[in-house]
Amino acid sequence: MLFKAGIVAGFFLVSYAGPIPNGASYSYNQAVTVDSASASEVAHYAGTPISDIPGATDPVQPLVSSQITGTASHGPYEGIPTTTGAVSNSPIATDISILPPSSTALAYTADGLLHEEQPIPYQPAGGLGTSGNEPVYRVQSDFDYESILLGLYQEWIELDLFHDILVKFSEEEFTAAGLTASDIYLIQFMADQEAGHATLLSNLLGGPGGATPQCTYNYPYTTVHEAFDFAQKITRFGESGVWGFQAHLDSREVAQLLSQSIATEARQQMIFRQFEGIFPMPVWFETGIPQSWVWTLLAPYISSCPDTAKRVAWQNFPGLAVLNQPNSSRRNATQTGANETVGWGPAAPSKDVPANESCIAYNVTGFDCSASISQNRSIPLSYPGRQVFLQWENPGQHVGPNNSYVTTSSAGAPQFVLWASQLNITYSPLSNIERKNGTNTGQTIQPAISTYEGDPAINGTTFIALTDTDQIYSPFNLSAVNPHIVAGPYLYQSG
Ligand SMILES: *[C@@H]1O[C@H](CO)[C@@H](O)[C@H](O)[C@H]1NC(C)=O
Ligand SMILES: *[C@@H]1O[C@H](CO)[C@@H](O)[C@H](O)[C@H]1NC(C)=O
Ligand SMILES: *[C@@H]1O[C@H](CO)[C@@H](O)[C@H](O)[C@H]1NC(C)=O
Ligand SMILES: *[C@@H]1O[C@H](CO)[C@@H](O)[C@H](O)[C@H]1NC(C)=O
Ligand SMILES: *[C@@H]1O[C@H](CO)[C@@H](O)[C@H](O)[C@H]1NC(C)=O
Ligand SMILES: *[C@@H]1O[C@H](CO)[C@@H](O)[C@H](O)[C@H]1NC(C)=O
Ligand SMILES: *[C@@H]1O[C@H](CO)[C@@H](O)[C@H](O)[C@H]1NC(C)=O
Ligand SMILES: *[C@@H]1O[C@H](CO)[C@@H](O)[C@H](O)[C@H]1NC(C)=O
Ligand SMILES: *[C@@H]1O[C@H](CO)[C@@H](O)[C@H](O)[C@H]1NC(C)=O
Ligand SMILES: *[C@@H]1O[C@H](CO)[C@@H](O)[C@H](O)[C@H]1NC(C)=O
Ligand SMILES: CC(=O)N[C@H]1CO[C@H](CO)[C@@H](O)[C@@H]1O
Repeated sequence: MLFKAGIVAGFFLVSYAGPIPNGASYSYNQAVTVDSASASEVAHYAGTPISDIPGATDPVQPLVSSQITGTASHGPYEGIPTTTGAVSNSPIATDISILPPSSTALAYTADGLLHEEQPIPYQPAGGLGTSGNEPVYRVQSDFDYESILLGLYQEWIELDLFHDILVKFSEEEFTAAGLTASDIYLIQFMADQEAGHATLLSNLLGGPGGATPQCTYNYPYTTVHEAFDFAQKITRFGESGVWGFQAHLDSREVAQLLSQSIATEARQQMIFRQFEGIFPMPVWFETGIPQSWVWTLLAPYISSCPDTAKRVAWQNFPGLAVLNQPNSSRRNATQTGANETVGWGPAAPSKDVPANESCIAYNVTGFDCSASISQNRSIPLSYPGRQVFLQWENPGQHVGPNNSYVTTSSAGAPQFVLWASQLNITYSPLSNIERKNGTNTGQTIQPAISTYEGDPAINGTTFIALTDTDQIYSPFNLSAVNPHIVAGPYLYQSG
C-alpha cells in the first residue's frame, strides 16, 4: 500500500516566460485534486477516520500524462522531418579560452577557523541561496533550460523503456535470467519513479509552455539479458549527464531537486547491473559528462517526437563504435569476437551467446551472470593493455527524433582516444587509422590509470571519444573538449 505524501498545492507550479513553442501547443492536466480513493484506503488500513490523518485529504498534483501503458508504438522513423538541426542563434566564438582560476577562487583559507561573522548562531557565513529569499523552483538561463530539457527527454525514454521491458518478456524469461516476482515488481516501481521524475522536470521547465512530451522510441535488445545491458547503459549516461551539468546550473533550487531525483536514478543504474549479473559498482566515483555527450548517446534511440516537442540546442557528434565491446553475457569475456553487439548505436547491448558459452544461469561461482546482489567475475570483462578496435562515422548523418538532427564535428584529424572514467580524463593514442568509403577504423590500447591508490580508474561503463587533442580536462571543465571531438562518445563496457 502506498501512502501519498502531500505536497503543498501548487508548490512546484511556477509561471515561466520561456521559449515560444515552435509547433502546436502542448498541454496536460496540472489541476491538483484530492485522491479520495487513496485517502479512504489509508484510513481503512489505519482504522482511523480520514479527518484525523494529517495530509490525507491534501490535494496532489497529477502525473504528466504519457503513453504510460508500455504498448506505445516502437520502431524506426521512415518519414521526412519538417525541420532540421539543433536550436541555435549566433555563437560569439568557436572555442572556450583556457584561463587561470578566477581571482577569488584561491582566497579562502581552510584552517578550521571562522573568517566572517556568522549570520545566526550555528550557521557559518557563505553558501548560495542562504540569505532568506523564497526559493524559486524554475530554470534561470538558456543553459538551465536546455540542460533540464535534455533531462526530460532522458526521463521519458526511461519511463517507456522500463515498461517495454515488462511488456516484451514473459515471467519464464525473467525467471531464467534469475529474477523473482519481487524483482519484476521492482522494474514496475522504477517505471513509476520515472513518471514522477518527468513530472518534476516538466514543472522545473515551467509547465506545458517549457516542457516536452514523450516520444516514440526504438530499442535494439531481443532478450532479457540484452535488455538489462541496454538499460544499465541508458541509465548510466542519464545519471552521468546530470553529474556533468548539475554543479553548473544557474538555479540552485533546480540543482537541489535534480540531485534528489538523480540519487534515485543512480540506484536504478546499479539495480540494472545487478539484474544483468555484473558486479554492481566496480568504481569509487561516478563519472560526469557534458550535455552534448548525453544527446549523442540518447538520440539514436528516439525515432520520432510529436510536433509539440521542444527542440534541443546540444550537439550530435558522429557515431563511434567499439568493434570488440567486451561481451557481458560470456563466461569468458576474453573470448569476445568481432561485433558481438545487437543492433545499433552507442548503447548497443552485448549479444547473448550460445548456452554452452553463456554466463546466464551458469551456476559456477566467478562465471555466473544470473541476477544477483553481486557477481564477482573470475575473468574481468576487460583489462588494461587490451587492444580496442574502433569504427566511426563521418559527420553529416541524420539522427534522433524524425532523423531531424545532423551529426557535426569541428575537430581536426583524430589522434587520441579520450577515456572519461570516475574523476579522470585520460588519453590513449589512436593508431592504424583507415578511411574507407565513409567508414573509418582505428585501434588503441586500454590505459592503466588509477583515481587513487587501489582504485583503477577504468572500470564499469567508461565513456570514450575520439579527439584531435590530448589537452588536460577535469570533471568541472570537461565540456570545453566538445570542439575537439571527432566522434563519440561510446559506452565501453570495461567492467
Ligand atoms: C515527427 O514525426 C511526427 C510523427 O509523424 C510528427 O507528428 C512530427 O511533426 C514530426 N516532427 C518533425 C520535426 O518532423
Ligand atoms: C578465457 O579465454 C582466453 C582466450 O580464449 C583463454 O586464453 C583462457 O584460458 C580462458 N580462460 C578460462 C578460464 O577459460
Ligand atoms: C554489428 O552487428 C549488428 C548486427 O547484429 C549490425 O546491425 C551493426 O551494424 C554492427 N555494428 C558494427 C559497428 O559493425
Ligand atoms: C558451443 O557450441 C557450439 C555449437 O553449438 C560450438 O561451435 C562451440 O565451439 C561450443 N563452445 C564451447 C566453448 O564449447
Ligand atoms: C547452484 O549450485 C549450488 C551448489 O553448487 C547449489 O546449492 C544451488 O542450489 C545451485 N543453484 C541453482 C539456482 O541451481
Ligand atoms: C573477487 O574478485 C577479485 C578480483 O577479481 C578477487 O581478487 C577475489 O578473490 C574475488 N573474491 C571472491 C570471493 O571470489
Ligand atoms: C573491475 O572491478 C572488478 C570488481 O572489483 C574487478 O574484478 C575487475 O578486475 C575490474 N576490471 C578492471 C578492468 O579493472
Ligand atoms: C560505399 O558506400 C555507399 C553508401 O554507403 C555504398 O552504396 C557503396 O556500395 C560503397 N562502395 C564500396 C566500394 O564499398
Ligand atoms: C585522477 O583524478 C584524481 C582526482 O581528481 C586525481 O587526483 C588524479 O591525479 C587523477 N589521476 C590521473 C592519472 O589523472
Ligand atoms: C581544465 O582544468 C584543469 C585543472 O583541473 C586544467 O589543468 C586544464 O588546463 C583545464 N582545461 C581547459 C581546456 O581549460
Ligand atoms: C578482439 C579479439 O581479440 N577477439 C578474438 C577473441 O577470441 C575469439 C576466439 O574465441 C577470436 O575469434 C576473436 O578474434
